[in-house]
Amino acid sequence: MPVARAESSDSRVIAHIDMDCFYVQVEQRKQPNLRGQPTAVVQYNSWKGGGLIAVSYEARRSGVKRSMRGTEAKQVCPEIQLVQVPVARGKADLGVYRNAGSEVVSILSRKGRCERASIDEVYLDLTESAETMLAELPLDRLESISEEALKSHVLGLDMDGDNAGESVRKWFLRSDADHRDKLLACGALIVAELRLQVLEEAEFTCSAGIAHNKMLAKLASGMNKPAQQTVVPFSSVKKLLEPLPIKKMKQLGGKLGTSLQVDLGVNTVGDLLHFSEEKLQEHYGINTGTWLWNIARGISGDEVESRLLPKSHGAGKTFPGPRALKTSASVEKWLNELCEELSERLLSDLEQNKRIAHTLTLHANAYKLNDLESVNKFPSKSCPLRYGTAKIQEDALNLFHAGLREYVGSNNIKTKGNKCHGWAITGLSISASKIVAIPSGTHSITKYFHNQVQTHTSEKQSNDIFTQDAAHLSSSGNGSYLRLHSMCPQINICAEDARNKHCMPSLNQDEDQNEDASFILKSLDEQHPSFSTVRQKQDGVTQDFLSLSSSGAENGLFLNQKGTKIDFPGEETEHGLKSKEQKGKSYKEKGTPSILRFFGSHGSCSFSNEDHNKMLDDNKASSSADSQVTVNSCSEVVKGKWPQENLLPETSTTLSSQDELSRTAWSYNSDEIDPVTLNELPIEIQAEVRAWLRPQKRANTMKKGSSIVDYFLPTKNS
Ligand code: DCP
Repeated sequence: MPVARAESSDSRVIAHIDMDCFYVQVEQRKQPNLRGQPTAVVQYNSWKGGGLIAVSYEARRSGVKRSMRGTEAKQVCPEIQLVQVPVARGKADLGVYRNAGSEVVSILSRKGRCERASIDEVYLDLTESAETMLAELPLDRLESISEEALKSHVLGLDMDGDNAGESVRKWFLRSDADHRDKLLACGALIVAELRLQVLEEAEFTCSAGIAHNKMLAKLASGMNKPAQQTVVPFSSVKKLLEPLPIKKMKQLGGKLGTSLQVDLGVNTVGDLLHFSEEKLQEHYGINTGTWLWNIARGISGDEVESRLLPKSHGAGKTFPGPRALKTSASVEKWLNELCEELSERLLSDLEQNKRIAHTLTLHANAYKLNDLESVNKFPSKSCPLRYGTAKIQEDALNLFHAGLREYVGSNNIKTKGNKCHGWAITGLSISASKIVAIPSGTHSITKYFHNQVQTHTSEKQSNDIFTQDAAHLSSSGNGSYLRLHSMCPQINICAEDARNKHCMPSLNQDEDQNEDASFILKSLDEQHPSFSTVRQKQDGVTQDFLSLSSSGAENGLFLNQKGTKIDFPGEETEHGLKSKEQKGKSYKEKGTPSILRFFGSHGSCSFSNEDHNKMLDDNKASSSADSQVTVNSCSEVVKGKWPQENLLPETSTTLSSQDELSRTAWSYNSDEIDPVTLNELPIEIQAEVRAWLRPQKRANTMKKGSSIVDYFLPTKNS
């Protein structure tokens, strides 16, 4: 039975923009003498020179690959410059890359809806800008086209060798062009301009794909790298997709792709075209069948989400080989480090973007000692997130112990004395998700949180009850924790108990986030008398703040604890992203410099198998085993809207380390995990999380009716 499909008459203009060898460029910006040099960024872990995680195009031309270690890269390319990822707390510190990514996002988001898909890639929906451009200035009347736009690769266009630019110009100016092609041409002009702005203002080159949907745009952006852009006209979709190996399509790299190969003999996307929608539905169910039928034809209804900020934050580290953690004390030590980093990032998100996270999740990788083949995965655990480093550390440790108990039970692990627990941990990560904006009236609270963390150490040492209570002023349980706290005196016992690490996080999952404002202030009053005064003052200024907001002059004023108005930091861009100081030079004033020239001496890259494979590979993992590796490719995997059965395994609440006080099922939605965060987790953990998140069945989001369908397969049910 056919189900609704995506519109094939898709005339959206979608761009996928991917920074070229991103970490290398960030390092080159710090050390300009590295520009044009064969360069690679290596992991923190100097074993064999460290694993390469980013390789410059100059080094790639000498045969250096991301899977290599530093020593091997030196053999292949003796002049290679190896730069180590910055280190903090004994692990990779990706802050500089994250910030650089935000800087670029703030530039790219100028022309349309922008979705930050990973640390170095974004999707843009440029439909509106393209329509406006076309309406204001028909392309055939365009007097000049920028040099950068003329360097576009247009799939299916006969590019006449030396005169490629001329062919592209004619393609842009065709008066008889299909409306969709005209829109894509406008999209290409806009993207060329944006890429130049990124180069001028942030000193990064990037590559782009411009097409009618996200899937095609993403495929195209990797086709001509670095510093180039590729347009996929509607008429070239079939040619682009047909030869692609089926396993290289997003979300077909795993079991489903294997089943297509083994059960249906489908090895390329072209092979898939021979199956009717009904046949595919028979094999894979209605939704997956229709989804397969659609993607074979380049149809995808995925929308570009408006998202400039990450949906979650994560910190992780791997402990390969002899560094595996075999005692609770060593796990606690590292969890504390990771939680400290997470807590700092949560605080800065709160301060800069006025957002709070609600869910804390722990992932780990483990094996049974003397049994590397042990099959049971270490179960991930989640609980409501409480702000304050000590609370996060405490909850994370409890989550770990809850997971460990299950792991030990399911693997039948016997403890052999005090020193040997029979298990080893090879990866730990902790993430905060379900991040929501706090109501504007509560902005002043950010200062409060900030102060708590800045003074965390001394407060912790002094065991000040105020600090303990302050930690309860978190977003735990979307406010319910605090309401509970303010309503139930026993919550104070919990606060006391927290010092002894027996505190239970809130179990209540009230979804009403708007109550955050009231519960925070209410709890402040009830937990610490000195805050009554603060609150009154805050209320006054809250009103000021709101009136400023409504008059369109939201300067981000907030109160410090004395009730004094001060400037709110971190509002440098209209989207709240921290942006590098703008250089203030319009790229137009400088003409249209060649991005390729800027990039160095490389030639134009054709669509090599290697690049092709790389861009399509769902798992871009390097084989290096070290702390913090990042990949892009899982972004699509977790972005889909999947049915409930695809929730992560049900997780239990944190348990007291001594008593099993209670165990409550607490489901965790895959949508809450941000691809950006997944990318920042250790690769071994990414693979595990991706496996959980991989959809069994695809949500039925497609709409019926499709001219693309007619175009490609006049009789759709062949
Ligand atoms: N990264 C990482 N670990 C990996 C893969 C990538 O830490 N296994 C980091 C380093 C990369 C950045 O993520 O610079 C972006 O990854 P990409 O896959 O987009 O690769 P690059 O940007 O390095 O190169 P390309 O120009 O091919 O996109």
